[in-house]
Amino acid sequence: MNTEVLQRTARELVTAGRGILAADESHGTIGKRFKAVGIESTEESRRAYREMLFTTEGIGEYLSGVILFDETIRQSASDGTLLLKVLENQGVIPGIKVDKSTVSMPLRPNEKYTQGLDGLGDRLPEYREMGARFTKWRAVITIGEGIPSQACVEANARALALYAAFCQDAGLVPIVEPEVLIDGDHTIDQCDRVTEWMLRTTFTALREHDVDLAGILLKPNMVISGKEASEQAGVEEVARYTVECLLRSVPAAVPGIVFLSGGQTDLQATQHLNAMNSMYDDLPWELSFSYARALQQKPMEVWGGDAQNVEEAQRIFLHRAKMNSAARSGSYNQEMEDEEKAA
Ligand code: 5MM
Repeated sequence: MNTEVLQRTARELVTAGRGILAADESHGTIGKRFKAVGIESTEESRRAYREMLFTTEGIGEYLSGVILFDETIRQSASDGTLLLKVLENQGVIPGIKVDKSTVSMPLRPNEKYTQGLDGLGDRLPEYREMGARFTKWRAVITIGEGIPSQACVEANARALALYAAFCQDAGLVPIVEPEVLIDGDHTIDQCDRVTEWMLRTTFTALREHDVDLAGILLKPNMVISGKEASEQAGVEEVARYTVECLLRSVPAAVPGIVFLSGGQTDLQATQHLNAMNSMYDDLPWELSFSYARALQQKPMEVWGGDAQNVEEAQRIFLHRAKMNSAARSGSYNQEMEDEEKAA
């Protein structure tokens, strides 16, 4: 394992003003997202959609990396250039999702376990040779009546740690994604407790597996009220809860924290990241983004599967990336959004 290269790549992914686009939706997830906006999900529509995103001119100014799905890393743009090369040509680092999605925990139908460890060590060298430099694995934790269970938290944390060890061994930077879901009517305090529990358990497991913390990135949820909660925490409250929770749970050796958006609106995801970066200026890690829905929702709607809409969808995508880039330094404001509307 070349720790120096891993650490350099991890730091490069969180350079100032840039973040990560998660475009690694599996067939089921992209099918659901496409269906919601009236697009049929086929190999060709998925390819054309991702080509639209990746060929957006100037996107490398705001994006340091893109997480791909296995199908996408093998696909090409209309001119024959591999989509992965399209990203490299934009100065964007390609990464790959390597988990095999979630299944119900055995004997615990309301909880999830992420699979994909079997054969992982054999799958990684091919991705490395293709040009991927980092990977991602997502664990899913649900808050509800009597859950999460200790069994679920520990099994998922162990899997995240083993995944990270396999990746570093293969020369790839692992993004460790323990997601506590926004679904439910739980309070922000409940989210806080479960997020801290999951993070602490994950870092204990990472240490036990000798993972170099300076050569990983953490992709957590923000600490936020449940989607159906009667009382919704405000922007500054979410920012304060999230940063305080991370300060209690995430070692300073980790170079960067790249949040998922997890069902927040695109504006909320930008506002929350911006508030964290403007309220705190001496944190041990970079605070950045690795959003899927919060970057893609509007461009996907506008594109709608029609080649005639590519230019407009790209304009909207570039704008959203630019807003999140500003949020990285706490310099985002409403006027920036309004300028776009006026344009
Ligand atoms: C939580 O999902 C990740 C971040 O996306 P959001 O910003 O929309 O929350 C995302 O990278 C996710 O892991 C991928 O879309 C893959 O999901 P599936 O469900 O296909 O494994």
